[in-house]
Amino acid sequence: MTTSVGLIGLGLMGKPMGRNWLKAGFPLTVWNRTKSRADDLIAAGAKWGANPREVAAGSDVLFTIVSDPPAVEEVFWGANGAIEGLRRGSVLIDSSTVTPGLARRAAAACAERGIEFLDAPVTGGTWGAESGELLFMIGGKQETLTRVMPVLQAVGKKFFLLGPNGAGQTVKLAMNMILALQVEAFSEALALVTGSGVGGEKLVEVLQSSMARSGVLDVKIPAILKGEFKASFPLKLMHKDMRLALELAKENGVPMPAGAAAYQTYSSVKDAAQDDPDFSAVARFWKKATSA
Ligand code: NA7
Repeated sequence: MTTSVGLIGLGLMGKPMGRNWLKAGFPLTVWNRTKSRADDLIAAGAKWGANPREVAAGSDVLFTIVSDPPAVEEVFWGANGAIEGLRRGSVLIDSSTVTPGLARRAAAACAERGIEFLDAPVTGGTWGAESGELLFMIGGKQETLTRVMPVLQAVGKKFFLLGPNGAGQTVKLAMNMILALQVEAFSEALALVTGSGVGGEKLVEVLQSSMARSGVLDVKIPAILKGEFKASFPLKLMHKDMRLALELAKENGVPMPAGAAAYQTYSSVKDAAQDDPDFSAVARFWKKATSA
């Protein structure tokens, strides 16, 4: 029997994932707060569900990928929420980046109804979502993961089971804090170098051959050097992830002074932005600060 897939959230990440499930032949039902965003998936063969509960009721595996904790609360427990619609024996997978606490609360609500839950935030950006090569950071049971693996394989390439529910979100928040700090560090160093009369590409050339090389250099830095900040990973979402990481740190008594300082910079850039830029727009802040 073919596994029926439900998808709630057709933003930058969700929509290309939906396209890949259709391509792989999974029957797909979708819902998005703004219905027009579903038009092309419906034209490609997806069914529209009237609300999250209806999508859930028709799905063996339901994915959610929405902005933030309030959005997840809304689609799980709001009017016509997904959790009340899910059938016993189905699996709910939340790929939004939220808190480990919310993941554990959702897992408990699911367990009461005989539903399995995985927190499974992703990384890889819009490129990874489009090419079906996302990396999943997963919290939950191995047996549940094994069951849903064929569905995951249509949208992802690497799958890390990191511990019980909440572990996926914990590692995702830690990872994004590292990405934010790397871009922040590079942006400050770029301003230092260019402000001292050396071209930014010279810095990159050396970094690429040194211990300071990283994926960020390959993916983000070429655009930063060109002054292009079209959102692949929107600043507003990185800002949210940094806030959630700092909240988690506080909850667990873990000091994160560099993260807290970088959060202030990202906050200023977000407040000043007239557009909806990529998180690498933090480089604009340091360029401006040094040329002022
Ligand atoms: P986007 O492109 O900003 O899309 C966000 C999605 O979340 C989009 O479908 C929104 O619906 C939906 N959303 C936001 N708030 C709500 C509420 N309150 N109720 C229902 N749906 C909502 O984000 P990405 O796709 O890049 O990222 C999604 C997640 O993955 C996020 O946690 C990232 O950090 C990682 P809309 O179309 O605006 O009506």
